[in-house]
Amino acid sequence: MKSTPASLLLGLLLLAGPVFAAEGPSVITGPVVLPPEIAALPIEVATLTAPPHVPPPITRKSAARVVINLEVRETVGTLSDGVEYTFWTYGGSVPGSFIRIREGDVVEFHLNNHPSSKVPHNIDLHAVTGAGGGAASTFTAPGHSSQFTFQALNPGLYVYHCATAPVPMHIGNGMYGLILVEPKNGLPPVDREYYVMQGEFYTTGRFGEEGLQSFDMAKAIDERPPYIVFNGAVGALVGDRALTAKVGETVRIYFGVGGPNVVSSFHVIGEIFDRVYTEAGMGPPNSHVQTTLVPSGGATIVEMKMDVPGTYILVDHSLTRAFNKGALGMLKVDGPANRVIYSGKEIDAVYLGAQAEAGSDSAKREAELRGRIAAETKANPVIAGLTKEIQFEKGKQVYMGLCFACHQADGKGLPGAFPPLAAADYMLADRDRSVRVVLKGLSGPITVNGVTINSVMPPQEAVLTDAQVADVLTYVFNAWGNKGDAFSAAQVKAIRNETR
Ligand code: HEC
Ligand SMILES: [Cu+2]
Repeated sequence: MKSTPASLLLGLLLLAGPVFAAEGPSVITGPVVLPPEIAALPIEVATLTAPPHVPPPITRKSAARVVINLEVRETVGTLSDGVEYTFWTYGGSVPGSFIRIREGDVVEFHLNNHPSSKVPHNIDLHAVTGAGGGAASTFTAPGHSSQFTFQALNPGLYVYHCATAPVPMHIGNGMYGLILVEPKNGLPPVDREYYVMQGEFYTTGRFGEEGLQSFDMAKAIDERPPYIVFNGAVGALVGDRALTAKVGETVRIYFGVGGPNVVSSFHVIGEIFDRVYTEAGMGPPNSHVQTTLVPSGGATIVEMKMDVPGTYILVDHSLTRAFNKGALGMLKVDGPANRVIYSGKEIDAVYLGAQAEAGSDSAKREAELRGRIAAETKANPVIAGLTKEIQFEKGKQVYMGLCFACHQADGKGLPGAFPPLAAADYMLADRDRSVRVVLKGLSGPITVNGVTINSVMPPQEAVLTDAQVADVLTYVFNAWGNKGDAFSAAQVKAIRNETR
């Protein structure tokens, strides 16, 4: 990712075309001539914050002309311990800078693409009324700056994201954030506000694989992300980076999902949301909510009064995402306990006393005995023989359904076309090679019983399971007068996983 070849850059530029074709070429119109009453509004430069922080509430009682300067930077950062990633960011963080404006504001938006960027970017703000949400007007090459103006007609909490092709890749590299358009009368005051976004990362390596990872388009298309995280990294909100609050305070979280694909079942373990602005809409909030569903490219606002101290865990309640892919954060609440609301562990008593212990002892003993049966069975020649016979019969079924067409039912093959398997010195000489032949196929000249054949055997690895390969080889190594041990599925598996 560090050195994007020029051809890739060109490809991206070409791909970017169709996104804007719908709107025609982006004509540069020059600054808009504002009507006098808007031109007269006070001008202010918006304060932007990096997550998990939120700019202070807006105290103005009327509209303003707000100038927003947002810089795009492509920077290498930490995705997890030892795992690096080239993030594409708005303002240097994932999610991008939090933007806070007021309903009715007229925004002069500047998108600045840092000269060190490798590709062009733009921005689609869901708070914008107008085609593309600003995307066509902000398509910006590295080292350039674009400007456009919009009026915030609708209050609410909105996602913004890059819409440059390939869009899922730009979003998948971290190009998303939130813009809050406060309603004219503001939101009710709270004690603390935080900014959290969920997004997934499609790395070439598996979860935890160290080193600089790059974006894997195939995994993105299949929607199989190794990482699903809060605020751009595993552990971005844990330990000394956890969110904090005090007992008695009300906490508001502006929560969004950048995606590009995966939705979130947002939940805080140990709390009930007192209020949820469902889908971040500004209608009356819902109350007493345990888990709220947040769509990709959507947001929510949750509020909770912290009644008792403790560490509350933020999760996507699709829980393997939280415990195996990173979608987990913490809110640490300090203050006096209230043991009526939550007592803590009151008593640790032995349940059912000695009887229960005897029960668990006997379960252990049972497992031990079952283990011994398995070991004895394996060692017992009669049982081993029967097992091999079963494999032989199962293998014969595979053979007669698949291999016989070429190697013939009697295993003698067809002279000049298909080699024999009956009494075949080539096959019998190397058991591992035979596994390889069946899994990966074989081509080129080979000599079987003194006769050279030069043909192609198709690979069967996509067709047969490890057990089926073990069975069919057990069959061919013991049919037609051949003599050999049984093959095991484990042996086949090991060879299947060989790197070629
Ligand atoms: C489409 C025809 C075809 C099918 C089906 C096929 N083979 Fe083969 N097989 C061949 C050919 C042709 C060769 C020789 C390839 C060469 O010369 O490079 C071969 C080679 C082999 C060999 C190594 C040569 C030898 O005689 O020892 C083994 C073992 C073998 N096949 C086993 C199997 C088994 C087991 C199956 C079924 C799972 C199977 N083959 C299915 C065509 C086939
Ligand atoms: Cu972009």
